[in-house]
Amino acid sequence: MSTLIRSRRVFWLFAIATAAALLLTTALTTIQARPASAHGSVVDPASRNYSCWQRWGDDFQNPRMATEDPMCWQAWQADPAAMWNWNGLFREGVGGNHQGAVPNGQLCSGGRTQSPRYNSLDTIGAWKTTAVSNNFRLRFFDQASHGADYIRVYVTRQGFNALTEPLGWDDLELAGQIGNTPASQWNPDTGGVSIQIPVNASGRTGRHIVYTVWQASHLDQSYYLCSDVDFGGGSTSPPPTTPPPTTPPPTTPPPTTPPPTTPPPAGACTATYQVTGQWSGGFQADVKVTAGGSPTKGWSVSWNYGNGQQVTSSWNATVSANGTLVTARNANHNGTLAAGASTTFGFLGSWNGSNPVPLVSCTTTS
Ligand SMILES: [Cu+2]
Repeated sequence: MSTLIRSRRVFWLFAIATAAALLLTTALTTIQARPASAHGSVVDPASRNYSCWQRWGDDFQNPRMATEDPMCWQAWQADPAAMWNWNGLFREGVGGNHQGAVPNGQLCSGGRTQSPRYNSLDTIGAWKTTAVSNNFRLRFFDQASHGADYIRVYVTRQGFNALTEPLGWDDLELAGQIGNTPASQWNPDTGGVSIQIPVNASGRTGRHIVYTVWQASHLDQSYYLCSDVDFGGGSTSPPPTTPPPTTPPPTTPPPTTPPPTTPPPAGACTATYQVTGQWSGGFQADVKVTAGGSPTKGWSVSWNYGNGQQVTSSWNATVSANGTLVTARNANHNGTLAAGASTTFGFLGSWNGSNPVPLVSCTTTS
Protein backbone atom coordinates (compact mmCIF):
# COMPACT_ATOMS: atom_id res chain seq x y z
CA MET A 1 0.00 0.00 0.00
CA SER A 2 2.62 2.48 1.08
CA THR A 3 4.81 1.44 -1.83
CA LEU A 4 1.93 2.14 -4.19
CA ILE A 5 1.40 5.61 -2.68
CA ARG A 6 5.10 6.37 -2.90
CA SER A 7 5.34 5.28 -6.51
CA ARG A 8 2.28 7.39 -7.38
CA ARG A 9 3.87 10.36 -5.66
CA VAL A 10 7.10 9.78 -7.57
CA PHE A 11 5.12 9.54 -10.79
CA TRP A 12 3.39 12.88 -10.17
CA LEU A 13 6.61 14.61 -9.12
CA PHE A 14 8.20 13.32 -12.31
CA ALA A 15 5.24 14.45 -14.45
CA ILE A 16 5.24 17.94 -12.93
CA ALA A 17 9.00 18.30 -13.37
CA THR A 18 8.74 17.19 -16.99
CA ALA A 19 5.92 19.63 -17.73
CA ALA A 20 7.83 22.48 -16.08
CA ALA A 21 10.96 21.69 -18.10
CA LEU A 22 8.92 21.60 -21.31
CA LEU A 23 7.31 24.96 -20.55
CA LEU A 24 10.67 26.53 -19.79
CA THR A 25 12.20 25.14 -22.98
CA THR A 26 9.26 26.46 -25.02
CA ALA A 27 9.57 29.90 -23.42
CA LEU A 28 13.31 30.07 -24.09
CA THR A 29 12.88 28.90 -27.68
CA THR A 30 10.21 31.54 -28.25
CA ILE A 31 12.46 34.28 -26.93
CA GLN A 32 15.46 33.15 -28.96
CA ALA A 33 13.58 32.50 -32.17
CA ARG A 34 11.84 35.85 -32.18
CA PRO A 35 13.72 38.01 -34.70
CA ALA A 36 14.86 41.47 -33.69
CA SER A 37 12.26 44.06 -34.63
CA ALA A 38 14.50 45.76 -37.15
CA HIS A 39 17.16 44.39 -39.43
CA GLY A 40 18.65 45.88 -42.60
CA SER A 41 19.16 46.04 -46.33
CA VAL A 42 21.23 47.50 -49.12
CA VAL A 43 20.15 51.13 -49.36
CA ASP A 44 22.50 52.21 -52.15
CA PRO A 45 22.13 50.97 -54.81
CA ALA A 46 18.76 50.32 -53.22
CA SER A 47 17.49 46.76 -53.01
CA ARG A 48 14.31 46.00 -54.97
CA ASN A 49 11.85 46.30 -52.13
CA TYR A 50 13.69 49.14 -50.38
CA SER A 51 13.66 51.05 -53.65
CA CYS A 52 9.93 50.43 -54.21
CA TRP A 53 9.27 51.47 -50.62
CA GLN A 54 11.35 54.63 -51.01
CA ARG A 55 9.61 55.73 -54.20
CA TRP A 56 6.05 54.69 -53.42
CA GLY A 57 5.70 54.09 -49.69
CA ASP A 58 3.90 57.41 -49.42
CA ASP A 59 1.67 56.74 -52.35
CA PHE A 60 1.47 53.01 -52.93
CA GLN A 61 -2.14 53.03 -54.12
CA ASN A 62 -1.47 55.53 -56.90
CA PRO A 63 -2.45 53.84 -60.20
CA ARG A 64 0.26 55.85 -61.98
CA MET A 65 2.72 53.33 -60.56
CA ALA A 66 1.30 50.67 -62.89
CA THR A 67 2.67 52.49 -65.92
CA GLU A 68 5.57 54.46 -64.43
CA ASP A 69 7.06 51.69 -62.34
CA PRO A 70 5.37 48.41 -63.25
CA MET A 71 7.74 46.10 -61.38
CA CYS A 72 7.14 47.96 -58.13
CA TRP A 73 3.42 47.95 -58.91
CA GLN A 74 3.28 44.17 -59.23
CA ALA A 75 5.25 43.87 -55.99
CA TRP A 76 2.88 46.19 -54.11
CA GLN A 77 -0.12 44.38 -55.58
CA ALA A 78 1.27 41.00 -54.58
CA ASP A 79 1.97 41.96 -50.96
CA PRO A 80 2.66 45.44 -49.54
CA ALA A 81 4.34 43.76 -46.56
CA ALA A 82 7.32 43.06 -48.84
CA MET A 83 7.92 46.81 -48.86
CA TRP A 84 6.94 47.64 -45.27
CA ASN A 85 9.37 44.92 -44.24
CA TRP A 86 12.18 45.92 -46.59
CA ASN A 87 14.57 45.17 -43.73
CA GLY A 88 13.35 41.63 -43.10
CA LEU A 89 14.32 39.57 -46.14
CA PHE A 90 16.28 36.84 -44.40
CA ARG A 91 16.44 33.12 -43.72
CA GLU A 92 17.60 31.45 -40.55
CA GLY A 93 19.67 28.35 -40.03
CA VAL A 94 21.21 28.21 -43.50
CA GLY A 95 24.57 27.22 -42.03
CA GLY A 96 26.48 29.04 -44.77
CA ASN A 97 25.03 26.88 -47.57
CA HIS A 98 23.35 29.74 -49.42
CA GLN A 99 23.23 27.94 -52.76
CA GLY A 100 21.55 24.97 -51.10
CA ALA A 101 18.94 27.14 -49.40
CA VAL A 102 18.19 29.51 -52.28
CA PRO A 103 17.30 27.84 -55.61
CA ASN A 104 18.12 29.42 -58.96
CA GLY A 105 15.33 31.73 -60.09
CA GLN A 106 14.49 32.58 -56.46
CA LEU A 107 17.56 34.55 -55.48
CA CYS A 108 15.79 37.89 -55.04
CA SER A 109 13.24 36.44 -52.62
CA GLY A 110 15.90 34.57 -50.63
CA GLY A 111 14.44 31.27 -51.81
CA ARG A 112 10.88 32.51 -51.26
CA THR A 113 11.54 33.14 -47.61
CA GLN A 114 8.40 33.80 -45.57
CA SER A 115 6.46 32.80 -48.69
CA PRO A 116 4.55 34.38 -50.27
CA ARG A 117 5.68 37.73 -48.82
CA TYR A 118 8.76 38.38 -50.98
CA ASN A 119 8.03 36.13 -53.98
CA SER A 120 7.22 39.09 -56.26
CA LEU A 121 10.83 40.25 -56.02
CA ASP A 122 11.84 37.37 -58.31
CA THR A 123 9.65 38.68 -61.14
CA ILE A 124 11.74 39.20 -64.28
CA GLY A 125 11.43 42.64 -65.86
CA ALA A 126 12.47 46.25 -66.03
CA TRP A 127 13.01 47.07 -62.37
CA LYS A 128 14.12 50.68 -61.96
CA THR A 129 17.88 50.92 -61.88
CA THR A 130 20.40 53.01 -59.99
CA ALA A 131 23.22 54.41 -62.11
CA VAL A 132 26.61 53.26 -60.86
CA SER A 133 30.17 53.31 -62.17
CA ASN A 134 32.26 50.18 -62.58
CA ASN A 135 33.92 50.87 -59.26
CA PHE A 136 31.35 51.89 -56.74
CA ARG A 137 30.63 51.68 -53.05
CA LEU A 138 27.65 49.71 -51.89
CA ARG A 139 26.03 51.07 -48.73
CA PHE A 140 24.50 48.61 -46.34
CA PHE A 141 22.20 49.87 -43.57
CA ASP A 142 21.81 47.79 -40.42
CA GLN A 143 18.99 49.07 -38.22
CA ALA A 144 19.54 46.45 -35.56
CA SER A 145 23.32 46.88 -35.21
CA HIS A 146 23.84 43.18 -35.80
CA GLY A 147 27.17 43.72 -37.57
CA ALA A 148 28.35 41.13 -40.06
CA ASP A 149 30.10 37.78 -40.01
CA TYR A 150 30.58 38.69 -43.67
CA ILE A 151 28.95 40.50 -46.57
CA ARG A 152 29.44 39.23 -50.11
CA VAL A 153 28.54 41.37 -53.09
CA TYR A 154 28.04 39.69 -56.46
CA VAL A 155 27.38 41.30 -59.84
CA THR A 156 25.88 39.54 -62.86
CA ARG A 157 28.33 38.64 -65.62
CA GLN A 158 28.51 40.83 -68.68
CA GLY A 159 26.06 39.31 -71.18
CA PHE A 160 23.46 38.32 -68.60
CA ASN A 161 20.08 39.71 -69.63
CA ALA A 162 18.11 40.72 -66.55
CA LEU A 163 15.06 41.55 -68.68
CA THR A 164 14.58 37.98 -69.88
CA GLU A 165 16.60 35.53 -67.76
CA PRO A 166 15.88 34.26 -64.26
CA LEU A 167 18.78 35.04 -61.94
CA GLY A 168 20.86 32.00 -61.01
CA TRP A 169 23.98 31.54 -58.92
CA ASP A 170 26.08 30.81 -62.02
CA ASP A 171 25.16 34.22 -63.44
CA LEU A 172 27.03 35.90 -60.58
CA GLU A 173 30.61 36.92 -60.00
CA LEU A 174 31.94 37.98 -56.61
CA ALA A 175 32.81 41.67 -56.93
CA GLY A 176 33.33 42.81 -53.33
CA GLN A 177 33.23 41.51 -49.79
CA ILE A 178 34.03 42.21 -46.18
CA GLY A 179 34.75 39.74 -43.41
CA ASN A 180 33.80 39.71 -39.76
CA THR A 181 32.93 43.32 -38.88
CA PRO A 182 31.14 43.97 -35.59
CA ALA A 183 28.62 46.82 -35.55
CA SER A 184 31.04 48.88 -33.43
CA GLN A 185 33.22 49.18 -36.55
CA TRP A 186 30.36 50.37 -38.78
CA ASN A 187 29.47 54.04 -39.16
CA PRO A 188 26.81 55.42 -36.86
CA ASP A 189 23.79 56.25 -39.01
CA THR A 190 20.33 57.55 -38.21
CA GLY A 191 18.45 54.68 -36.64
CA GLY A 192 21.28 52.18 -36.88
CA VAL A 193 24.70 51.72 -38.44
CA SER A 194 25.87 51.52 -42.03
CA ILE A 195 28.92 50.34 -43.87
CA GLN A 196 30.30 50.91 -47.35
CA ILE A 197 31.75 48.07 -49.34
CA PRO A 198 33.96 48.75 -52.38
CA VAL A 199 32.70 46.88 -55.43
CA ASN A 200 34.75 46.31 -58.56
CA ALA A 201 32.57 45.35 -61.52
CA SER A 202 34.88 46.22 -64.38
CA GLY A 203 33.84 45.32 -67.90
CA ARG A 204 30.13 45.78 -67.22
CA THR A 205 27.86 48.01 -69.27
CA GLY A 206 24.13 48.54 -69.14
CA ARG A 207 21.63 46.83 -66.85
CA HIS A 208 22.86 44.39 -64.21
CA ILE A 209 21.82 42.92 -60.89
CA VAL A 210 23.92 43.38 -57.77
CA TYR A 211 23.31 40.52 -55.35
CA THR A 212 24.29 40.94 -51.72
CA VAL A 213 24.44 38.27 -49.05
CA TRP A 214 24.64 39.64 -45.51
CA GLN A 215 25.49 37.09 -42.88
CA ALA A 216 24.34 39.04 -39.83
CA SER A 217 26.14 38.42 -36.55
CA HIS A 218 22.81 37.50 -35.01
CA LEU A 219 21.63 33.91 -34.67
CA ASP A 220 22.31 32.34 -38.08
CA GLN A 221 20.56 35.05 -40.05
CA SER A 222 21.32 35.41 -43.78
CA TYR A 223 19.91 38.20 -45.92
CA TYR A 224 19.59 38.03 -49.72
CA LEU A 225 19.20 41.29 -51.60
CA CYS A 226 18.87 42.19 -55.27
CA SER A 227 19.68 45.73 -56.42
CA ASP A 228 19.12 46.73 -60.03
CA VAL A 229 21.86 48.91 -61.49
CA ASP A 230 22.87 50.50 -64.74
CA PHE A 231 26.57 50.80 -65.51
CA GLY A 232 25.85 53.40 -68.18
CA GLY A 233 27.75 53.18 -71.43
CA GLY A 234 24.93 50.86 -72.47
CA SER A 235 26.22 50.77 -76.02
CA THR A 236 29.81 50.05 -76.91
CA SER A 237 29.62 51.82 -80.27
CA PRO A 238 32.34 54.38 -80.89
CA PRO A 239 31.51 58.05 -80.57
CA PRO A 240 30.01 59.57 -83.73
CA THR A 241 32.56 60.87 -86.19
CA THR A 242 30.31 63.54 -87.72
CA PRO A 243 32.41 66.67 -88.11
CA PRO A 244 31.38 69.56 -85.92
CA PRO A 245 28.97 71.95 -87.60
CA THR A 246 30.61 74.94 -89.20
CA THR A 247 27.65 77.27 -88.70
CA PRO A 248 28.96 80.44 -87.11
CA PRO A 249 27.69 81.15 -83.65
CA PRO A 250 24.59 83.35 -83.54
CA THR A 251 25.35 87.01 -83.17
CA THR A 252 22.16 87.93 -81.32
CA PRO A 253 23.24 90.10 -78.38
CA PRO A 254 22.51 88.65 -74.98
CA PRO A 255 19.28 89.86 -73.43
CA THR A 256 19.72 92.88 -71.22
CA THR A 257 16.88 92.08 -68.84
CA PRO A 258 18.36 92.19 -65.33
CA PRO A 259 18.07 88.98 -63.35
CA PRO A 260 15.09 88.88 -61.02
CA THR A 261 15.94 90.00 -57.52
CA THR A 262 13.00 88.38 -55.76
CA PRO A 263 14.40 86.56 -52.73
CA PRO A 264 13.33 82.98 -52.22
CA PRO A 265 10.30 82.67 -49.99
CA ALA A 266 11.02 82.21 -46.30
CA GLY A 267 10.64 78.73 -44.90
CA ALA A 268 11.44 77.49 -48.37
CA CYS A 269 10.40 73.88 -47.94
CA THR A 270 7.22 71.93 -47.42
CA ALA A 271 6.56 68.61 -45.74
CA THR A 272 3.80 66.03 -45.93
CA TYR A 273 3.23 63.42 -43.24
CA GLN A 274 1.71 60.05 -43.96
CA VAL A 275 0.98 57.06 -41.76
CA THR A 276 2.06 54.12 -43.92
CA GLY A 277 1.21 51.31 -41.55
CA GLN A 278 -0.51 50.96 -38.22
CA TRP A 279 -1.05 48.14 -35.79
CA SER A 280 -2.12 47.79 -32.19
CA GLY A 281 0.11 50.16 -30.24
CA GLY A 282 2.50 50.95 -33.09
CA PHE A 283 2.70 52.67 -36.41
CA GLN A 284 5.06 53.61 -39.21
CA ALA A 285 5.02 57.00 -40.89
CA ASP A 286 6.86 58.78 -43.66
CA VAL A 287 7.48 62.47 -44.09
CA LYS A 288 8.28 63.81 -47.53
CA VAL A 289 10.31 67.02 -47.54
CA THR A 290 10.28 69.13 -50.69
CA ALA A 291 12.51 72.14 -51.30
CA GLY A 292 10.82 75.32 -52.53
CA GLY A 293 12.11 77.60 -55.26
CA SER A 294 15.72 77.47 -54.11
CA PRO A 295 18.08 74.72 -53.01
CA THR A 296 18.42 73.77 -49.33
CA LYS A 297 21.55 73.09 -47.28
CA GLY A 298 19.54 71.57 -44.49
CA TRP A 299 15.99 71.29 -43.23
CA SER A 300 14.00 70.76 -40.11
CA VAL A 301 10.43 69.51 -39.84
CA SER A 302 8.36 69.78 -36.69
CA TRP A 303 4.94 68.84 -35.47
CA ASN A 304 2.97 68.39 -32.25
CA TYR A 305 1.54 65.11 -31.06
CA GLY A 306 -1.69 65.78 -29.24
CA ASN A 307 -2.54 62.20 -28.33
CA GLY A 308 0.56 60.91 -26.58
CA GLN A 309 2.21 59.42 -29.66
CA GLN A 310 5.97 58.90 -29.49
CA VAL A 311 8.63 58.31 -32.08
CA THR A 312 10.61 55.19 -31.19
CA SER A 313 13.10 54.97 -34.06
CA SER A 314 13.74 56.82 -37.29
CA TRP A 315 15.77 56.67 -40.48
CA ASN A 316 17.03 59.33 -42.88
CA ALA A 317 16.53 62.02 -40.21
CA THR A 318 17.46 62.72 -36.61
CA VAL A 319 14.28 62.96 -34.57
CA SER A 320 14.05 64.47 -31.11
CA ALA A 321 11.11 65.30 -28.88
CA ASN A 322 10.54 68.03 -26.35
CA GLY A 323 7.26 67.36 -24.62
CA THR A 324 4.73 66.95 -27.39
CA LEU A 325 6.84 68.85 -29.92
CA VAL A 326 8.76 66.59 -32.28
CA THR A 327 11.59 67.94 -34.44
CA ALA A 328 13.22 66.02 -37.28
CA ARG A 329 16.46 67.30 -38.79
CA ASN A 330 18.02 66.08 -42.00
CA ALA A 331 20.60 63.29 -41.91
CA ASN A 332 24.05 64.04 -43.34
CA HIS A 333 23.18 62.64 -46.73
CA ASN A 334 19.83 64.32 -47.42
CA GLY A 335 20.08 67.93 -46.21
CA THR A 336 21.08 69.24 -49.60
CA LEU A 337 18.13 69.42 -51.95
CA ALA A 338 17.93 71.07 -55.36
CA ALA A 339 15.06 73.50 -55.88
CA GLY A 340 11.85 71.49 -56.03
CA ALA A 341 13.58 68.22 -55.12
CA SER A 342 12.25 65.88 -52.44
CA THR A 343 13.53 63.42 -49.91
CA THR A 344 11.69 61.18 -47.50
CA PHE A 345 12.43 60.14 -43.95
CA GLY A 346 10.49 57.70 -41.87
CA PHE A 347 10.00 56.46 -38.37
CA LEU A 348 8.30 53.98 -36.14
CA GLY A 349 6.12 55.27 -33.33
CA SER A 350 3.80 54.22 -30.57
CA TRP A 351 0.21 55.32 -30.12
CA ASN A 352 -2.80 54.69 -27.96
CA GLY A 353 -6.38 55.80 -28.43
CA SER A 354 -6.08 57.76 -31.65
CA ASN A 355 -3.33 58.65 -34.08
CA PRO A 356 -4.43 61.53 -36.34
CA VAL A 357 -2.05 63.07 -38.86
CA PRO A 358 -0.54 66.18 -37.24
CA LEU A 359 0.07 69.53 -38.92
CA VAL A 360 3.71 69.66 -39.98
CA SER A 361 5.91 72.65 -40.69
CA CYS A 362 9.17 72.72 -42.58
CA THR A 363 12.01 75.24 -42.34
CA THR A 364 15.34 75.34 -44.08
CA THR A 365 18.53 75.50 -42.06
CA SER A 366 22.09 76.19 -43.06
CU1 LIG B 1 17.65 41.29 -37.30
